[in-house]
Amino acid sequence: MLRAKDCKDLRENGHTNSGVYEIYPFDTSSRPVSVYCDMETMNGGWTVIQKRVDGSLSFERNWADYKNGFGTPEQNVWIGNDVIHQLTKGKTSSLYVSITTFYITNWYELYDQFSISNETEKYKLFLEGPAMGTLGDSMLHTGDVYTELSGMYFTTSDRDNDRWSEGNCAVDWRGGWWFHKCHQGFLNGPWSSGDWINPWFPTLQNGKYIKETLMMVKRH
Ligand SMILES: [Ca+2]
Repeated sequence: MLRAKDCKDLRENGHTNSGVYEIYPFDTSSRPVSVYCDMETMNGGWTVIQKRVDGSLSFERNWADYKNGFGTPEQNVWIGNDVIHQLTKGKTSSLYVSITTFYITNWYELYDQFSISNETEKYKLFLEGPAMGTLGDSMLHTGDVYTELSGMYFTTSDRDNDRWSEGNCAVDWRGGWWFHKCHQGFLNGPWSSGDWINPWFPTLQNGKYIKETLMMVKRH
């Protein structure tokens, strides 16, 4: 049986249906990870690392939860920072972000290069362009040095690794992320709430009308 390292492996081995698959992203262990594979968008082969479809799962979680992952792959999920690191280390991968709202069908943004480092390096974000899409770039070149996220560490309510010395962005914005001081793009905010400010500034400045969010990666 093929032990696919990611969804691109599966796509290249003839799997053309989107759905939940088991992959084996860890080098030294045979631990399988259940993931959702998007086999349609831009030639398929995308491994979903974040998906939200309703508010039934809180993303106000601690370091260990974001490290190990939580949720279920076909519904609401954070695949886990250790898995994201394994999927992106030592290779060039693209990041695809999309937000669907109740009044606009779908927005997306594609970043050409994305990876995160390991836990020792606090899952530091590496993001590089070009960025293209309909959402606009709210993570990389925001025009405001305090919200550009490449090079930032991951922050949760119990691990403050952000660049805001007076407080913890994850506490104030209610979810884990690669905060700077703090953000213009943040997909792990409190669902269905006016409290989710600037999921993707300036395109979407309030999370109240979000129907679905998605983040997925594919190696080049
Ligand atoms: Ca801080």
